Amino acid sequence: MLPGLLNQTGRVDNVFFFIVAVSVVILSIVTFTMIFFLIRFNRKRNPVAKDIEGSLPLEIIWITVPTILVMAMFYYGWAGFRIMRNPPEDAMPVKVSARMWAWTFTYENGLNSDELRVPLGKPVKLIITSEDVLHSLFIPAFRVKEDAVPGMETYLWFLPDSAGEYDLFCTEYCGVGHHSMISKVIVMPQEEYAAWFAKKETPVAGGRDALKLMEKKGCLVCHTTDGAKAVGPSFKGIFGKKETVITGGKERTVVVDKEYLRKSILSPGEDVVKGYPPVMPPQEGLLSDEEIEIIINHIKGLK
Ligand SMILES: [Cu+2]
Repeated sequence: MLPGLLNQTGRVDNVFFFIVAVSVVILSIVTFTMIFFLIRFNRKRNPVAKDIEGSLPLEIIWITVPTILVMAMFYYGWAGFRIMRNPPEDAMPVKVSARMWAWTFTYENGLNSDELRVPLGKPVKLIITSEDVLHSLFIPAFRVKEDAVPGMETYLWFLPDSAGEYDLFCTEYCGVGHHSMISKVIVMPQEEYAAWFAKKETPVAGGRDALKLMEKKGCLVCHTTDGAKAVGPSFKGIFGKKETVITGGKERTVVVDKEYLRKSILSPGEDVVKGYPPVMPPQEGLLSDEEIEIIINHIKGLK
């Protein structure tokens, strides 16, 4: 735990409840006064209109009280915001990369994963960027949210103070696959985390199950396995097929083999299948050789 600091969740909730409470009190006063005036100054009771002069004490009250309340809201919001923008020095850095439509988390030792794993009770600083369009990272359980902007690094930090799994997702509409940018924050006891971190080797996503792997890596957002046309060509029956591709603006024909698939995964912009938009981000560094092998073998079998 951080000495002297209430955790982020508690701080954000306190400001939120303070604002809600003040709003409820003001709403009640306004509503009550409105109803009271309706009855008290009803035309039946007051057939002749009266000219009511202003009241200095009342005016002083309705200027000072709301000013104090609004300044208090500002103060609590600002004090919390300052802490949110200043990560503790010992915060564990994790690089986050957003792309259409998946997240990649890279740890200090080069390990990467598509779920965010963090040790319990240690502050975490996420350094966020995007490889393509604007995304936004949101972890509701820890009350943090920050935009992912291409060509720029943004950050947020939080203190994972209870073990478990929490939702993490993209909260900025980023295209047809936006819904699949949902992942998890896994808060692990420190020893368990240390053991996972020490492995250094990124385990194959989905435990060698090709479909799970392709789902985790976001492939299936744009490619189907049943022959249906989507953002990209379907995987079904593609292996061994002759395809017309656009290479450097010129059309040519290629036979889809292992080499072509590998190249299309690592640098998809080079030979784009005719009739499809050149939108796939390069997967260089995001998939291991073993994972590429598993995917290609699976595609091969989709006759
Ligand atoms: Cu997104």
